[in-house]
Amino acid sequence: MNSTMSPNVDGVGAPGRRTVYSMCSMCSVRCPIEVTVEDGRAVWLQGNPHDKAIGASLCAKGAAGLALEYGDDQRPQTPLIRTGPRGGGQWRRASWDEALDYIADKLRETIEAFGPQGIMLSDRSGPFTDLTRTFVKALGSPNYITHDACCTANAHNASLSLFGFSHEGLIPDLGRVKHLVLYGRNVIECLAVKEAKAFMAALANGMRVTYIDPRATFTACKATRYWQVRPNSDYALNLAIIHQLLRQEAYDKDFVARYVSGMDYLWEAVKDTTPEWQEPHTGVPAEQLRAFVREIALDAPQVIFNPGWGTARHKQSFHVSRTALILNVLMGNIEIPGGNILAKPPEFYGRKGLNHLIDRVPKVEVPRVDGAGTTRSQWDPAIGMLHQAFAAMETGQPYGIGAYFAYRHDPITGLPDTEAVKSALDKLKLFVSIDVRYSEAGWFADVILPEATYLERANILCQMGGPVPVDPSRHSSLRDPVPDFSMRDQAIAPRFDSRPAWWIFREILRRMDIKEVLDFETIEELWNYQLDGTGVTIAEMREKGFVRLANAPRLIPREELKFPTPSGKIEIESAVLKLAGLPSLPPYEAKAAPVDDRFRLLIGRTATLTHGMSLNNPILNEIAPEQVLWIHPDRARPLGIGDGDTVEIRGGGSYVGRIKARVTSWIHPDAVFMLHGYGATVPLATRALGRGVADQRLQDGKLYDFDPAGGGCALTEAIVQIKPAFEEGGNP
Ligand SMILES: Nc1nc2c(c(=O)[nH]1)N[C@H]1C(S)=C(S)[C@@H](COP(=O)(O)OP(=O)(O)OC[C@H]3O[C@@H](n4cnc5c(=O)[nH]c(N)nc54)[C@H](O)[C@@H]3O)O[C@H]1N2
Ligand SMILES: Nc1nc2c(c(=O)[nH]1)N[C@H]1C(S)=C(S)[C@@H](COP(=O)(O)OP(=O)(O)OC[C@H]3O[C@@H](n4cnc5c(=O)[nH]c(N)nc54)[C@H](O)[C@@H]3O)O[C@H]1N2
Ligand code: SF4
Ligand SMILES: [Mo]
Repeated sequence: MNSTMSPNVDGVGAPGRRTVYSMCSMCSVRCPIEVTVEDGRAVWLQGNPHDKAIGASLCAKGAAGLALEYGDDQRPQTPLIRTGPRGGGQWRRASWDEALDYIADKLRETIEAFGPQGIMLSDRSGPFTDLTRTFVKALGSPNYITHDACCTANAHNASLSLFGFSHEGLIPDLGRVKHLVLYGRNVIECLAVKEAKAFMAALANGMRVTYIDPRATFTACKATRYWQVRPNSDYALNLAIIHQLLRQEAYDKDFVARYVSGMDYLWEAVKDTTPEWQEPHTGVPAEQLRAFVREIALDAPQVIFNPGWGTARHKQSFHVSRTALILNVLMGNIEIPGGNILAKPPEFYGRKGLNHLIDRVPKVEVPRVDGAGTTRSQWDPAIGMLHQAFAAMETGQPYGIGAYFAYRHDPITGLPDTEAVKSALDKLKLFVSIDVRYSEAGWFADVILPEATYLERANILCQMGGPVPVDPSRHSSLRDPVPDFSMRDQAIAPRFDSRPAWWIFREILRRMDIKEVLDFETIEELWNYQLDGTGVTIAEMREKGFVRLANAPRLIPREELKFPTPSGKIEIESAVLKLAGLPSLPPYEAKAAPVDDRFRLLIGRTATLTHGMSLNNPILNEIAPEQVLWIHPDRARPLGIGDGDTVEIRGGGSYVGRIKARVTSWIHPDAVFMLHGYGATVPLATRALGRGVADQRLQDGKLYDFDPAGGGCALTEAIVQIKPAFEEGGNP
């Protein structure tokens, strides 16, 4: 095939009505979908009814997929090469050959100056990263990095230090759980469709929910108990819950004796963290905490503590997640009905997993630029640590980075302190954004490569259920414990001159004379490589969009459990943390409450938007065109701020945002809250442009301020100042 030809599947544009089973991409959950195509045009999207857990359901964002496809022509339609200064918005259209040749030349320059390790790629992680990891490794670089530094890195690394596997290896059996404890895990609004449905069904079945959040979300409204904790204080709460459980001996002694090491260390760490001790830190009355512990002791072992995502954004959030996971262990809920079921690989069910592309590439010996797994032995090298790669771009230490691919990732929206992010990016020889729209990062890039949308392309096959050996970060905490193979199939022809990722990466490698790694002419050829020896065919995959590798989950007998830690036990005192010189259970660090016009800035997501990527979508923009700032009446009143007033908000830098106040006691007085994903600056994103405030531009100094144990950026340590805005005006 000529390199500039579009690799469409035959018959994609054919007349008549067809049903295609595929995968949504309107957020990173990647729900299974059914696409109805008429005469080559996608006319209807719904959940894939072959998957009973989702049925025909989609969320609002998923349902707005057709508006991305047909309603939003403000997306890059050909490759673009920058002609003016970075971020200046001057571009020239280029053919694919031209753009790819340009990239290859710059890669050669980078290799000459920095070695192959000077090339890096970050992506949105998830089930398709075999492709991106392979691309980077084939170029000779160890620097594949996920977006997780601001997402779930703390929870992920906390789980590794305790169990030896990611928290994604624990799959909550929501259908049978009696009590679910959520730390800012807003399952109703920050949703994965299957999980939200299972959660609602479990509630209807009598599941109790304790919801802990400085802000009352919709999930709080569904809960049986809501604790409006002081921001960033959950670690103190957990230490007190553990204290109380140990004192009452209300934990699973058999499980602990068999599988857990470090109980003495735990006792020592919590000996003084009484319910009374935590009260001034968290605001939770000691008596309520005692009542909670009595309740969970009765519901045990079917009590699950979710290790969270949203709590994972301050300097001790690693320990919030880790103590939440320890609480699961104390409940003895591992691998029991109604507990946390362990995700199992295909081999457990006597099946062979997909063949990995990455096995076609030799090992890269150079150490990672971010220190993950080496100088920071507590950070998982499989996800890396993005901010440390930015530090290397900025400083050239431990070595320089010259070329950076952001694939399905917007590091300008998705990292704090935009000025610091741009300063690092501006040191690059080459910055490429591979996206389906003009992202903030794309606008700052040297080359934009338009990927075909999820309806217009096929991806490599992936495993959605079971454990995820090389793809630890997944945004659905309700996956099937049974492994499956899933597919994103092409439904329609690309509307513009765009290409699928596998083709783009293949073409770059070919230009670098690395031909054999992705040497596939068609996606079917690539799929056949993945499926070889598995007993599954492409035709079977296309029948329903997925093939399950077992009929039902099977539990490992209690006496046969093994944990992949250095000691083989669940390590409360972790060997990995010890090696890194870090305490496994440090003392809680209380922070002073901000006063006067100063507040802790909390951020989050809403059900109808995905981060910064969907505000320009015509339908979703109509639903949530505006952001508001939640502020407590006791703090708003002295500042002269009333409900609905416009206020000015500033971080440590020169950026000033304007936003309407929502004065409500459903937010803790120490904090203000707003949604992430607003404040776009790309002129071509006309529906999003100038709408709302960008939290990342208020989080000054937070790019290089992180939780030392988990590595996650300390987003919710950011302090902002608020005052009434007396003159009307838009955001810069
Ligand atoms: N300041 C601050 N930073 C944050 C957060 C915050 O709240 N505040 N949240 C953090 C969290 S939890 C996360 S998960 C990250 C999210 O940050 P990102 O990982 O950047 O996530 P998204 O915005 O979901 O998607 C990134 C890009 O993928 C593009 N995209 C969508 N579909 C496709 C596709 O099919 N192909 C290609 N090639 N591109 C596609 C979108 O257009 C978008 O530009 O940000 C983190 N960073
Ligand atoms: N609709 C939609 N769904 C999504 C996404 C999306 O963009 N849109 N993104 C997906 C992604 S990438 C992620 S990471 C998840 C995030 O899912 P969640 O973590 O569930 O949600 P967030 O909105 O990021 O943050 C949740 C809450 O944390 C609270 N919080 C802040 N500080 C603290 C604290 O110290 N303690 C406690 N207990 N709570 C605190 C905030 O008030 C907020 O309500 O959602 C996923 N689902
Ligand atoms: S949660 Fe919604 S947007 Fe995300 S993949 Fe599922 S349907 Fe699509
Ligand atoms: Mo996330």
